[in-house]
Amino acid sequence: MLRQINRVKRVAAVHDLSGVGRVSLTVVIPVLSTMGFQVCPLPTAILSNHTQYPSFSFMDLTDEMPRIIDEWKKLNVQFDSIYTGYLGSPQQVHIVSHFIDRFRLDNTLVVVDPVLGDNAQLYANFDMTMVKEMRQLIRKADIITPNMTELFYLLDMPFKAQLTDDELKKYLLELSNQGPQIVVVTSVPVIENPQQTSIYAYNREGNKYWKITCSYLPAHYPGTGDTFTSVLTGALLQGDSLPVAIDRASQFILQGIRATFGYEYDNRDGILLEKVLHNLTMPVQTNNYEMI
Ligand code: PXL
Repeated sequence: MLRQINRVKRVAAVHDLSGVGRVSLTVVIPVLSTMGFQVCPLPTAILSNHTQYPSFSFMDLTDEMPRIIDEWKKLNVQFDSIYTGYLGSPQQVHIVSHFIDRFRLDNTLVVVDPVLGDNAQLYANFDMTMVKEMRQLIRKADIITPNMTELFYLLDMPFKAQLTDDELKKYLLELSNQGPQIVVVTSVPVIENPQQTSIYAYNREGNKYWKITCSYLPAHYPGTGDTFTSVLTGALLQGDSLPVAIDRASQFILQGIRATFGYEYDNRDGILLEKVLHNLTMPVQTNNYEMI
């Protein structure tokens, strides 16, 4: 009994390992470890650096993943959360989908960050095959966290930067109807104030829509989506409500950007996570969320 209550929760993290550039596992592991969880990586690919640099090496781990999963089954390891992000090939969707079926327990939180692209474009390496597969994977999730670019690829609609609350609510509901109980859309521009950005969320349980608006610093850093979803996952596993978890994640991103912005710095290296990680052990001081 005590063993169940005291144990450290375990997260299976299905992402790539990129050596340089602070994305995916090099973000997911420190964030979730700091928040008190054991991260078990199921790596999808090994890269020299992320794909927003002009060149990179890439080792696809599609063939290795089923071997890792089979060994985990032999060990009878159990996960409190399965959290997927950047996949190395479209074929991996089938492997990951099967992995979820085999390891999902009644209380396992399945988080799918449908990593496909940013700034209205797909990431290098990805084409429509990956998009079509990702549309299948989100059906298995409890929570998905697309950015605006990914939202439109998942919906199979042309990208549109300016959206009203009603349009966003319609899109959130449309994606939730495909399976995920919770849909969170990040990096939504605020039409009337370019100094701000919003996050929209829908929770089918309770049928509520949430909006969190925060300041926006005019700089793009790769990996902020991974950081956001990692903090969100950790906060939910710690027992936070959805709007408080989103608040924590967005405030942490802003702290990270503020810690980085003042330096003369190559943005492709990502936010200086190491300078703000310790903030994750502190409670949030203010809440910005509203119900819409
Ligand atoms: O953060 C998304 C991401 C993850 N993994 C790799 C990437 C990117 C974005 O560029 O290239 C390899």
